[in-house]
Amino acid sequence: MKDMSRATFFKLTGVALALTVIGSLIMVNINWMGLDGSTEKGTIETLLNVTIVLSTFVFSVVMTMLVYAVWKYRAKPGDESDGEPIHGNTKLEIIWTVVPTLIVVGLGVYSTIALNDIEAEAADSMEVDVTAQQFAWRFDYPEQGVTSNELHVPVGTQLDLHLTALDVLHSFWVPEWGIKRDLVPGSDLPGGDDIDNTVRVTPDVEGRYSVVCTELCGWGHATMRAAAVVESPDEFDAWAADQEKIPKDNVSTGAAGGNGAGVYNDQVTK
Ligand SMILES: [Cu+2]
Repeated sequence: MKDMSRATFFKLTGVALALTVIGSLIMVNINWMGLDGSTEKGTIETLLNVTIVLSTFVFSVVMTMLVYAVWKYRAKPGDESDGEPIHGNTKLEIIWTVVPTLIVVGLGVYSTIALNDIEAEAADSMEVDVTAQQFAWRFDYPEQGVTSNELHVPVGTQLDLHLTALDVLHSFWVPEWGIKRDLVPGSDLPGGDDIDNTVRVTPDVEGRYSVVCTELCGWGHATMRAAAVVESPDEFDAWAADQEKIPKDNVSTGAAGGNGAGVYNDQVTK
């Protein structure tokens, strides 16, 4: 750096900026997150794109300096001598401390704002209790008194999903909705369900999607999927009216284990 001329510095800066622009254009135009199926998805994608641009900037600066240093300061053939002892460069060190700090703090503030935005509770949100166990999903609708192995929801309604795991960690994900949240088993007793994680999402495109478990949870993990059906409010009401009502004396539905017995009643009366 010490013996770098101003012209070289500006040239390298130009190369790094050009790489940033080209890299960002390519990366941002790749559709990383698939189709849009919720009102939150756009906010999440914008945050992802901003993060991609900033990461591309850091990557471009580092790669430009690395390639330049390897090319410019390589040892001549036969040169076995030690490198010059260098004290350092205070100005450079301040820059490479301050710039990344600003980037990280800025991203942190921006992420918090985005998260608060997508997690704000709507007045008319609909509660669905989501229960996961190896290797199945169950959806209980306290307001409708319905239980199902498919997640049916009316389009445009904010879902207030309460997530509970009965055995091991699972994770709730509908790719098109953008959100993802872990389900955490809560007590050391079998079937403990005292950790209630929540996530909110507003599906806004009708269709049939998949709830995917995205936390490796055992041999059947890959098969741990359930249908997520986003339909018109009328269709949803008709579906709910058609479902089996939650019985008073319950047994857990769903897959192997049977850990859910007893827990089920808890959820109904909660
Ligand atoms: Cu899983």
